[in-house]
Amino acid sequence: MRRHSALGALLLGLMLMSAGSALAQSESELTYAEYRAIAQTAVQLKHCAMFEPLDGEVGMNLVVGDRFGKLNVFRMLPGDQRELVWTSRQLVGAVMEVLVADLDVDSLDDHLVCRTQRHVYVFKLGDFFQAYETESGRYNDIRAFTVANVDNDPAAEIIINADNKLYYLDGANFSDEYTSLNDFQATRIRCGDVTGDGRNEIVLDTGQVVNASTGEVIWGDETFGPRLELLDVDGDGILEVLTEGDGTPLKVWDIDFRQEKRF
Ligand SMILES: [Ca+2]
Ligand SMILES: [Ca+2]
Ligand SMILES: [Ca+2]
Ligand SMILES: [Ca+2]
Repeated sequence: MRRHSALGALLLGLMLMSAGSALAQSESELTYAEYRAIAQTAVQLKHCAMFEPLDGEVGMNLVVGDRFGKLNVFRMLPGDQRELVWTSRQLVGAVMEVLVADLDVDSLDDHLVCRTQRHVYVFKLGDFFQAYETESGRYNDIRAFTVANVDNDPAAEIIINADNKLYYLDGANFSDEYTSLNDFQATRIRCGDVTGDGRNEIVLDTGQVVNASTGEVIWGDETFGPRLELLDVDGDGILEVLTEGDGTPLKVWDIDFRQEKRF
């Protein structure tokens, strides 16, 4: 009897240990190497994006926009475990770019925004409800887009370069708010305050810096590289424009001084 209870205690102990280790495994976080691999893909590829699970669950969500016209969201879990969280319905055209966006500007991402050649689609992050789809015939050729707040209403706008014009789409009710008079043919758009006046400019890879409120081109003397980002590198409180291309060195531009920066 005593031997049996000793064996039982041992078995119970082993079961608890294995349950404990399974629990520890399922609750463990992504390793830094795992996280970096996901982030590298999401950041480098226009067709991919990532967002944290909304309820603080383990892992990271990776959005993959495919050329067959679907968005696929995978939960990337520790130890190479993956779950397909959601696949969109068939969209019109190959997915060209995916963004995770904070449309209500509360510093928390809330929507997936993607574009095909002729359509922009918006899906809510929580339940993937489709919040918006461009009506047919609105655009013929969408080349670039981004999300930023460029006017006085509190929601962010979706800024679209299509058919050689810039368009603003309201991020709350998705109404058309603006069409540019000037022509633009960008393949990358970024938006931020690069002049330090507290108002956002739109920066295009083709080199134009545009006052987002008026549509006026405030600087266009240089052509930027096909990849560009805005970041305050020197800590002066004003965003610099960082540009590069394949085979060309990085250039950092101080738009407020209209010149290339040397550190
Ligand atoms: Ca938000
Ligand atoms: Ca706005
Ligand atoms: Ca500005
Ligand atoms: Ca700066």
